[in-house]
Amino acid sequence: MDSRVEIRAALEEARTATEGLLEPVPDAELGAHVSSLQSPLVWDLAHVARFEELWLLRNLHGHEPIAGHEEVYQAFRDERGAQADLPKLRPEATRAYAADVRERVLRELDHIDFDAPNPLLRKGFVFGLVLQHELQHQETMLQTLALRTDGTYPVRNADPPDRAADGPDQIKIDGGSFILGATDEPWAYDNELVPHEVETRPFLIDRAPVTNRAFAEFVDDNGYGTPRCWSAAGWEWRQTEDASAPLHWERGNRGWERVRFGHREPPPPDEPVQHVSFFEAEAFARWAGKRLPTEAEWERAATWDERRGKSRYPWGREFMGYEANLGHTRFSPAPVGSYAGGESPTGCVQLTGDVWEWTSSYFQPYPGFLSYPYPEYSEVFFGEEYRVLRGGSWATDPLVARGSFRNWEHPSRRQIFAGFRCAKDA
Ligand code: AVJ
Ligand code: FE
Repeated sequence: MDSRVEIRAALEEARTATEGLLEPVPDAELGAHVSSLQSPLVWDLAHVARFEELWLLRNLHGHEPIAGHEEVYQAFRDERGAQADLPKLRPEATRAYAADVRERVLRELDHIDFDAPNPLLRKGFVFGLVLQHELQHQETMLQTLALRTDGTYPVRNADPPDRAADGPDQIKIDGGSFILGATDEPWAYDNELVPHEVETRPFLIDRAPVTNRAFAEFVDDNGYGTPRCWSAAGWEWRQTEDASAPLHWERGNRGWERVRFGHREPPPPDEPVQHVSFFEAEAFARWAGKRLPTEAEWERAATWDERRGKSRYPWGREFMGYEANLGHTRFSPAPVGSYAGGESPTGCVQLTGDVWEWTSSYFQPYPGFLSYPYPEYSEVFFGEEYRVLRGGSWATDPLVARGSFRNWEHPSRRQIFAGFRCAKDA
């Protein structure tokens, strides 16, 4: 994306999609605190516009801040915790602000010298940054929308395409070294760099994410009541939370039901389970005599071909639309085995799309990490507080869901579209 035409088109397409997500929600509800874990929807829009103003007007062109928004739309504070003290954001004013920023950005775009010695402009980096940020917040908004309970949100439900061929339950990945991290990715975040050689021992990995059917067996086998399945921290979480099934699951008259976007239905047995915490994923794995993969194992399985080396996605470098459940054309994971053409070189399916996959890894910097272009995206979150998730969900844009992308969350969080697959030493 280093031509003006492409940049303009990508920014406009993203904004149309953002507005499309908010369109079915009445203005009066855009400021609602749906959950303590989520920002009001109108805040996401304000924040996306604020981020765009900061990078594409102020930092890139030295513009003065647009008056009246500097306190309200803090880009860098703990985004969700900071909302209680925000003045009421008015949807109409927020939309006008976002449109104003965008108009100024497009005006500047016509005059940018992409060959200027500014690292922000290299291969369009700063535009990729702003674009990705908006796309990531679309997923955040979908998390909020999924938590709304009134059942009026029009859920999109694109049918999955051709099924992949069946395969074994687990796939063996040989030991050896490979390249972990982003190679040849112009908008990689700082946390995906520097690419470096990592050795993994031989391991087995589930061919597909764990399904609702499999997870229900764990629940019905009293997995939530069996301390030895849980880590100490996990058991404490399970006690405090009084968790007994994935978030949104309820016992109905004829078995489990789940409620999402305000719609109630039995969890489709063949769909990957979602809305489980890291602790639940870990407990299931122990119950099954397995473990979670490390992020290095995950990335090796997803992006490494012994003969050809690294690829962006499990199936290659481009996303044509049929290989994975990405980009919220379908507001749920798709049945396991749904995407012929999306298999990894070793035969795993749905490594990308459907559900984020919890890994056993803490969110830590790679060797040689350099914070760029701002420490509040990654650096402040490094440590043992967060676990890494990989692969992207049905709500993740294909531009974001590259194989080197690292997501992270508190191990207790369940409102995100997260599931998992298991691994095992070979
Ligand atoms: C990468 C999903 C953990 O939402 O906290 C959005 C993405 N960072 N705006 C988050 C992000 C700044 C981030 N995660
Ligand atoms: Fe943000």
